[in-house]
Amino acid sequence: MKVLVLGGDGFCGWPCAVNLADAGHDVMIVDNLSRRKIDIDLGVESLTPIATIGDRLKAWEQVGGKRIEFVLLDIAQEYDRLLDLLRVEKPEAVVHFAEQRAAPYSMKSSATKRYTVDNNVNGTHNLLAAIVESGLDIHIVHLGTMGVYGYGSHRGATIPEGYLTVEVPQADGSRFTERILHPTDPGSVYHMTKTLDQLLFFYYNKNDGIRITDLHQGIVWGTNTSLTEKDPRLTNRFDYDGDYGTVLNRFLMQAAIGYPLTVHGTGGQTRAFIHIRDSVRCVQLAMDNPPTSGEKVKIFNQMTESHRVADLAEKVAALTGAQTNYQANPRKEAIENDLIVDNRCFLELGLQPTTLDDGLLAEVVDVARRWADRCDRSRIPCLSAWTTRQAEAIAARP
Ligand code: NAD
Ligand code: USQ
Repeated sequence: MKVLVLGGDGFCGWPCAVNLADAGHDVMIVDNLSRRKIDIDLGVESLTPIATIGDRLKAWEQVGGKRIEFVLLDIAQEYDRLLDLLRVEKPEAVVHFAEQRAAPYSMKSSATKRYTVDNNVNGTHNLLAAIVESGLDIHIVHLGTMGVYGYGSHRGATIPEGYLTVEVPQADGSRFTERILHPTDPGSVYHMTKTLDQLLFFYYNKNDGIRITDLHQGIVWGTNTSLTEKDPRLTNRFDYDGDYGTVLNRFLMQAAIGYPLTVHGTGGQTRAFIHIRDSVRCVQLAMDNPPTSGEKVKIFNQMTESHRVADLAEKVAALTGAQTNYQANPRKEAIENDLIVDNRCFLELGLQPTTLDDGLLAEVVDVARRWADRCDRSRIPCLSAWTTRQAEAIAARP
């Protein structure tokens, strides 16, 4: 199958692209390399040394992988080129990773807020409009986020896979039931763009019958898959800095260099997690099980386990002897929240989750300790404040 992987040079996209090529698909990565440029702008680097996209592709061919093509293209700004590409390549599926994905980066300034909205919403909309204009029947597999549901109190309710069945009371006392998109409750400008994506998908699916699978993914941890381990030039990126590093990978790296684990607030925030290997597998399962013609947007909760941030810190500390530093939270978020998630769709399709207990130690030893000397400690603190109130609290940190 011909597959375009938009954002295929990124953390989730790169291992996904090689996995799809390994499975025999004709893969073309489309990326504007904006993530690498943001690293340069921020003055940070992936903890793991990552090869250029050219060297990655060469290495993949040299280890015997099926050739992957690459096109440098900004999906948010270059609509005509995107449309031409679809017309020429006629892909059967497009996997869409190409968005600005860091919540703290999206909250740094009005410039990064505007960039995140322009990039993410335009990119997704351009893809949808181009598919309609091309007249092709293309299945979109989009990487969304668990954060669309929000991290307020769900009052103990299980979060369904995208849709909620509600009862609507009528004035005459009767009721009807309806299956609606689960209400959204974004916690950052980044997460808000994902809720807007959801509406775009709803509309284009209803109006134009575009077949879409939206993967509501949790926080991805880990670094490599068995394929990206085949050659050092295939190594995946590992973000640890205060803007792009995500909580569990940050804790693993902090433990490896003897930096007290940076728990925000009380650490009562519960979040959903998935290992990069499982993320890659889920995308393949979604591609292999597309919606049928006329089917509503398929929504899968792409996560395997939920944990409180404080419990994660405790787990990492028990494994490594790390200290924990509870610090003023730069984010405006609930002090604690419940999170019970229905993730049966992928389990029923055969996903066998990698658990934290299976993988944490290997990640500390193989990646975080191995590359510890590449870490710039000054880039560890999270300094992007959601409001001036949080900025003042950070400034008052001891
Ligand atoms: P990433 O920043 O590493 O990768 C995104 C890639 O998209 C980069 O290579 C970037 O250059 C490219 N890109 C961005 N805007 C583009 C544009 N306009 N045109 C072309 N290319 C563009 O991020 P990631 O961690 O790989 O995340 C990929 C997707 O998965 C994102 O949509 C993100 O929201 C989602 N997601 C990620 C996580 C996570 O923990 N990393 C969790 C849930 C969901
Ligand atoms: N946190 C800490 N200490 C840190 C870093 C984070 O306590 O050093 C806390 C945050 O305050 C937050 C939680 O950990 O409560 C998660 O933060 P995160 O940066 O790991 O994850 P988040 O901002 O939610 O974003 C990440 C990805 C994003 C994806 C999302 C999935 O960057 O692309 O959409 O995870 S989800 O969280 O399910 O919405």
